[in-house]
Amino acid sequence: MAAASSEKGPVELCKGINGLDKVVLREVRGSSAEVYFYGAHLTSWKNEHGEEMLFVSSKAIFKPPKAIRGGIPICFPQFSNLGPLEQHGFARNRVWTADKDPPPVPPNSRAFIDLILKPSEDDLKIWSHRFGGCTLITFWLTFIFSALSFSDLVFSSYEFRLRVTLGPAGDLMLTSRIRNTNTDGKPFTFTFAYHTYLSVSDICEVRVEGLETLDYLDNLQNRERFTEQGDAITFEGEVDKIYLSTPTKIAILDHEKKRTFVIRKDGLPDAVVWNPWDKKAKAMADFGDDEYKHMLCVEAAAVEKAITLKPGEEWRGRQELSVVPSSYCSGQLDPQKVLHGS
Ligand code: TA6
Repeated sequence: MAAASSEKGPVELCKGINGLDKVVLREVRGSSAEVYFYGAHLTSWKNEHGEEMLFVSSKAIFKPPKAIRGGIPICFPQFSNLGPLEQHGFARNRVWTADKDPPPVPPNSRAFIDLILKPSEDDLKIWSHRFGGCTLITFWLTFIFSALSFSDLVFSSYEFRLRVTLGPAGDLMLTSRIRNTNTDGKPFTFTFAYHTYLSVSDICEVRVEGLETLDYLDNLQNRERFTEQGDAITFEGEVDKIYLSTPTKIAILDHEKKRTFVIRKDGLPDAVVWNPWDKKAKAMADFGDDEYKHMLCVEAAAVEKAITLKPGEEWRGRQELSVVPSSYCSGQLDPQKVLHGS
């Protein structure tokens, strides 16, 4: 952590909703971000004009054990229900702590926080592996074999370090470092996502560039594999897709707000795109009936090929979010420039 004080410096520790501890990061030009220790959950990211970039539901429940609906939940050690654990794993509903032994800090960094999660006794009991598989199939096989022979379980011990940095230009960087700290020589396997809820003016006016022509698994069709056809992705109904081996840059163009989000990612080959649309929105207790119109999840992820770490090995996965003004509706924006420019 850079510096903690009760004044409004670059890093302020304070109480959030329901008395939960949070950190507010501030940059001199006026941008800010908020991170709850509960879930290491980003709940706000504002630009220098104080405009919110992330969507958080008005019905979000800031109370453990429910994960906060919106912002950026962290899905670890399992994305979705693709494995033996609870949906999206347990990192999003554990209380993280400040990391007292963080990785080196780059010069001139001011607004950042280092958090750490280590497994509790209970986590060690529920996350167990006999094999260090590398695909979803082996992930499930691991579960089945483990369930057949509990006496042979090998528990997975890890250190998960997350650094959240707000850059001088208001860019938001999340860097995860996950290390296998097993002392029994065994590898472990996990899947991962930064489940990023972006705030958009009107989902019908949004397009996503960078995923066209790619293969995806469609969650709405038993995760069958398809190839995206045509141009950029637009939205007219429920979408829940895992795009595979995507480029490292994805652009989300919001015509009405005349702004473009750019996601840059590293170590995270896949990208999940989700909007629940009206029926699923109504079925979620912590989500407003019409709120699907104002959000879109685009998530840097590692889903198709689970990551395997041997003892002592560390994995690093990074997502960087930035916003650029756009005037796409007047035909001036060249999305290729956004995607391929620096
Ligand atoms: O990332 C998309 C997804 O996996 C969807 O299938 C949808 O269920 C969503 O996440 C929300 O999951 P949650 O457990 O937060 O309700």
